[in-house]
Amino acid sequence: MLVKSKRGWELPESMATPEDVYLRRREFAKMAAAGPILAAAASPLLAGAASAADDPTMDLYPAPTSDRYELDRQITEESVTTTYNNFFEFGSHKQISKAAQKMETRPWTVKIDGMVEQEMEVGIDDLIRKMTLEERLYRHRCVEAWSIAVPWTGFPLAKLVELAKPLSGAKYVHMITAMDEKSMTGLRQVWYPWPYVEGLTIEEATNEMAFMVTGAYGKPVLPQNGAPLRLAVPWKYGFKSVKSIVRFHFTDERPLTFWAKTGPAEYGFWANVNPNVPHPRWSQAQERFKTADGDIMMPTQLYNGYGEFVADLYSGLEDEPLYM
Ligand SMILES: Nc1nc2c(c(=O)[nH]1)N[C@H]1C(S)=C(S)[C@@H](COP(=O)(O)O)O[C@H]1N2
Ligand SMILES: [Mo]
Repeated sequence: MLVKSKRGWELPESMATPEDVYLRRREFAKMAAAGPILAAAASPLLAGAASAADDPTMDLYPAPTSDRYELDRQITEESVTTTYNNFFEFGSHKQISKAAQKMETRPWTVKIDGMVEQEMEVGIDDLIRKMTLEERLYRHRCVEAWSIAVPWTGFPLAKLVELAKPLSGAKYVHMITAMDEKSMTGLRQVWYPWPYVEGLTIEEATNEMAFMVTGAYGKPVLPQNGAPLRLAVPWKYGFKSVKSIVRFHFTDERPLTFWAKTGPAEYGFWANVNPNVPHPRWSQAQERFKTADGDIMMPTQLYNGYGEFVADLYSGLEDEPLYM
């Protein structure tokens, strides 16, 4: 397909540099402007592409790429990132992408509450339009030892914290996923502690790397990847990057997260990536980097390679279980 061959992140042989991706993305922007049919043809999932084309924020894409966060590997093809997923609300296996198309991502209201100057509810499109979108190329390392690299679009979580105006006593922000009983058949797995809850300290949430994702691959993010709003904290194991968020709750209490409740001996609050601290059931030394041509084994890096941005957050916390 013509459009497909124009997109840098779909060329597995290329080690993408930011300039490379940026130039190719501009070509794609021109193609996308030529008509919605061409744009839809570029996606492996027509249903998802249709919903992305209908998205009320479509005009904000593609957003300019930040050159601050460089990749040391190719970008994982969109066809992989959008079809190999963890989203337990749709089932506890990787093939949930089709089922996730049934989730209605509009209207979508985000609640900001708890220890804030003024609690508020804001529609997702109003929220996104208050922000300046940018594209960032981030690695993603799942605790299960697979990884991908994704061109996310979004805005710094720090900007949402600024909007929320937390009180000085607030120490954590909890982030909570929607519970749409109609589409999320995985919620019937009653042994899991729904809803999916994650959280960060305020220091982590205001670190420049903590990113709110609204888009991926130059258009609104698809349901299976956490539309319309998900977190990306790439120095932590993937389960911290909570999807389809409906509530930000500011508090002085550390969250009891979905995975900490499910497996307290295996999954903690901090969950920073560390190749030298094995999971109780497997090594974290290496990862299977996913591409359309198969998995590539790679060494895992401390903080997933993002130590220069985030290591300072943890000085003085050496007694905490930072790596589980
Ligand atoms: N609400 C919710 N968020 C979630 C999950 C989930 O099951 N439910 N899975 C997490 C895990 S374990 C990973 S690795 C990533 C996967 O994101 P991706 O499917 O977009 O690659 O989402 C995270 N966020
Ligand atoms: Mo994960």
